[in-house]
Amino acid sequence: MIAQKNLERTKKTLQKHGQDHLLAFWDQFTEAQKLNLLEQIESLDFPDVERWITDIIKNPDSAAIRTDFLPPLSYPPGPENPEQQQKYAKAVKLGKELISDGKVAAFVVAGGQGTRLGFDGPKGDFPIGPVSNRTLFHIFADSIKAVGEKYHVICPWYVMTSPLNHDRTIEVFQSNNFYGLGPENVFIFQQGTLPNFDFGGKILLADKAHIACSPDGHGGSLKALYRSGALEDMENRGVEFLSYFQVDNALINIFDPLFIGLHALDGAEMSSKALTKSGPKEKVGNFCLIDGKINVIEYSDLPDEMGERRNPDGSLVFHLGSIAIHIINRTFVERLNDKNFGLPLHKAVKSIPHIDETGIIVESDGIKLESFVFDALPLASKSIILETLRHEEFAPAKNATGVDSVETAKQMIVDRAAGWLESVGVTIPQKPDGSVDCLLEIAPGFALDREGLKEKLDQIPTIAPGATVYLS
Ligand code: UD2
Repeated sequence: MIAQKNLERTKKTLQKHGQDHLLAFWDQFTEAQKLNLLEQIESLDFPDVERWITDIIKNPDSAAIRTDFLPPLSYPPGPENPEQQQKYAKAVKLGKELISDGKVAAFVVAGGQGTRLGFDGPKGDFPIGPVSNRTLFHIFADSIKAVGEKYHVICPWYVMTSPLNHDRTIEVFQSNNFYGLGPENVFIFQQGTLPNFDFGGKILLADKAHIACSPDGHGGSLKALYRSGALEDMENRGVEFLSYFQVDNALINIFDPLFIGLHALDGAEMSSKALTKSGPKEKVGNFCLIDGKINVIEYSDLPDEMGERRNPDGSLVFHLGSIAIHIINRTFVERLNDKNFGLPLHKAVKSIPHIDETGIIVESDGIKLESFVFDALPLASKSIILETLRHEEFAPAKNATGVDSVETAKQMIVDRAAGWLESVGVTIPQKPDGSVDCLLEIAPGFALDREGLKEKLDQIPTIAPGATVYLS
């Protein structure tokens, strides 16, 4: 039985904050539905909600950013002078030690909806291997396993889902026997959600008894790691660094000794990989220095004038694009949570199914709120950027066709394999236009990098024009 007192209190709160429509269908509910809706309402922090409405939802300038920022310094993909050569060698050595000592874990954020891909399932279950047809999750797992075998260590894998895909993701891992990693080494946990709003700041109802909610953005991962017990699990295992990546990057190099080593040598708390943007409008975040701190400004928030600004040699001033690859210290995430931190929320106008005041389901534009993990960068005591090469590490499968699509990601897997093979002396057939004339894929268990390929030269067949080859 719902205590009348509780109901009265909730009604008063809702009235005070202009959200009393949430109880509009109260009289039609069963006791269980009533209890459930009250729980949903009580879980909202109304002072926060008020702040979001005033500062973000009703504020047309909420995305306005300062423009007094500078381009940050970064490490180039390879050493450019003897001093850097020494530092890179030291970093690689340290990175390898940290991996072998079990101090590094993989962390993929996979809570997004993947609407653009048009795939009805967790994005990680999308088949991307151009020859193996293996899924993104499978390829990541193969890498994690191969690194474990190479360094004689168990590398745990933290996988963040959302209520949109959590159960399906668990099913996918279970039905694939956790890709041979052992269920005890894969920690799957859910991120939080935030309510959806109309443009006037009213919280939307998904149906008569449920508030419309959506995942709280990948920035929610920093709280979810704590809430879920993942941080504690890391501590128990002696893990100190999380290698953070997105579920759609088919070329991710999860355990990169150079990146891990430079981050650790410099005593950084959260670091990033970057690449030179293909142009001012590429849909990646932009690295900037604000008050001496590294920040990422999302492409949609960067004023055109800043995005287009060029150096005398014609290159972009803000040329470093964020590809959502980070090393994050466990203790940094712990520290943030101890201080009950909050990352800024960004608003996105999206089509949201909800019910109208008569109880009928409609779909119209509304506001979703999200936090971004890169907004934690300025909170780190130290942060470094390592530039990387697009063809080596960034092949996002976001769309079904066109730019950043399944097609381009598959081709990039083939091209990277061809590049590695050529670099160790294997002849790759080419079409008259110079493109690769075969279908190639290298399983992480066969080789994780060029170095690894050198040890397998005797197992590599001659590759004929038009051939299909899976080196596994
Ligand atoms: C992201 C970055 C962009 C660039 C690009 C590279 C943002 C805002 N932008 O753009 O700067 O680095 O990636 O590919 O991040 N996710 C969750 N929970 C959520 C929302 C997203 O886990 O609530 C995951 C999602 O599953 C995916 C990743 O975060 O792995 C990125 O999400 P996205 O595809 O919406 O990001 P995108 O392409 O706008």
